[in-house]
Amino acid sequence: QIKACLFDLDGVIVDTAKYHYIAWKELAQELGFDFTEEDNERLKGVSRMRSLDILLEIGNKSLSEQEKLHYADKKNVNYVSYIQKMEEDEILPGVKEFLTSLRANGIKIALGSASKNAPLILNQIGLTSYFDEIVDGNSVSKAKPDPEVFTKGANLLNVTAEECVVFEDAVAGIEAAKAGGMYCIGVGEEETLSEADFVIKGFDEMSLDRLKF
Ligand code: G16
Ligand code: MG
Repeated sequence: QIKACLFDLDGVIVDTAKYHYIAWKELAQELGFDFTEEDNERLKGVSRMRSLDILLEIGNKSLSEQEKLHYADKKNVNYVSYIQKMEEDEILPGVKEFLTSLRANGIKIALGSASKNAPLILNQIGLTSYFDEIVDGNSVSKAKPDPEVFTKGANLLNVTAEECVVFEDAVAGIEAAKAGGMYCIGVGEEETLSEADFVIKGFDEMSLDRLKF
């Protein structure tokens, strides 16, 4: 019996990956190298500091810890300037309808995101009130693929792992859900997300009866 759904944010509810990409690309240019859309795939679901490490590896640069903090912060200020302009019409198709049907049927909802900007994004797109619990980059100590972000959500909702379904678009996130003993629905391409229990292209394909596998 499914009692709760746990949602990743970036790539599942909204496409913030495009703003992360612009902000990282601008930082790479400042540091004197190029950063492609293909490189950006490696940053999905990964924490801010780990993302910077991957970016520096791509550009063959090494920085001191202090410089890293400076540039991570600079990237974030730039990224926040983009997400501050987000509006409700950026919610991905079918998401709001699915959240509404979950609530109508008494299924609990939590966010499980790596982002420290998750509260701001939910606020911008007007979805904060749909979530019973929010677990994000501010409240976890171990990043995905560690299951902490999802097990913490399940605990807060008072449900067991077996009673949860996780929605994820990133390989690290699917690994986290599976490590936590949860059923995981991938959102995206079948080839990349083969570790998920099943994959949907988007929430237009999702309905309540698909939860009762
Ligand atoms: C998101 C993104 C990642 C990003 C991370 C941290 O995670 O997928 O690309 O690096 O959050 O974001 P911030 O710099 O805003 O703290 P998720 O778990 O929502 O997909
Ligand atoms: Mg994601």
